[in-house]
Amino acid sequence: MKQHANVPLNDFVEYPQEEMLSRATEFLDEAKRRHTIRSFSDRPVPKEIIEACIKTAGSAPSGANHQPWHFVAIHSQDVKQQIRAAAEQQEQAFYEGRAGEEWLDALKPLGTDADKPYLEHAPWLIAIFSQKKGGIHSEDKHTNYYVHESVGIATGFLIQALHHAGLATLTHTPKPMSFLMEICQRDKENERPYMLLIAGYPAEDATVPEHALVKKPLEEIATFL
Ligand code: IYR
Repeated sequence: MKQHANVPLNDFVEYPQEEMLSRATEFLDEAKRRHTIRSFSDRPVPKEIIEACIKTAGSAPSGANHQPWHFVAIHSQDVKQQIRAAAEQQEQAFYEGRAGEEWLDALKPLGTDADKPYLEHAPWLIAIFSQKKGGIHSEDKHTNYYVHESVGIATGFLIQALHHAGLATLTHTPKPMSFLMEICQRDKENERPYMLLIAGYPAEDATVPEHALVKKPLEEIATFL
């Protein structure tokens, strides 16, 4: 077999140009309704929805298509409690000084603190791990490339898939996150915790910090040459 066997691209869909623009702006409108929230309802969310969203994340491009990620979707109340206890312990040290003054000042408009009840109340926590070694087959032990970029893209896909499905999320990065390795029973040699995503319905009184609604205008984020 050729090392670079190809198949025809037969699932590309071409839209008329007016439709492309309306699709792009409709997607933008939907994306603008995505907000990071910190107050979740405990309403259950079926596992199948989470599975489909993780499959979307798994469709992301990655260095050499090695797919250097693993998603641990946590529904178990016992595991959620362990994560909350460990995360709050780290966050207490963070907010009590480890963060430093500049970081704490940057967080003031968000109103965050060490209390993380949503880690126990939200129906799903998704711990995302990056892998240093792997390959196209899970058992491979090749070097992975562009690991951070790849896992970042997959995480973006996951956030957008969850939002599209009708769920709210929070990207949470307790620092350090190494406790996730033990709690999720991951391979310490090869993996690093990348992010913890909280997913569920928003609580009825959920709010969004005004600070988070300020998005830079196109002129500031893009240059057309
Ligand atoms: N991990 C902490 C602090 C925190 C840091 C950043 I940068 C944020 O954008 C938000 C929070 C916490 O979750 O409270």
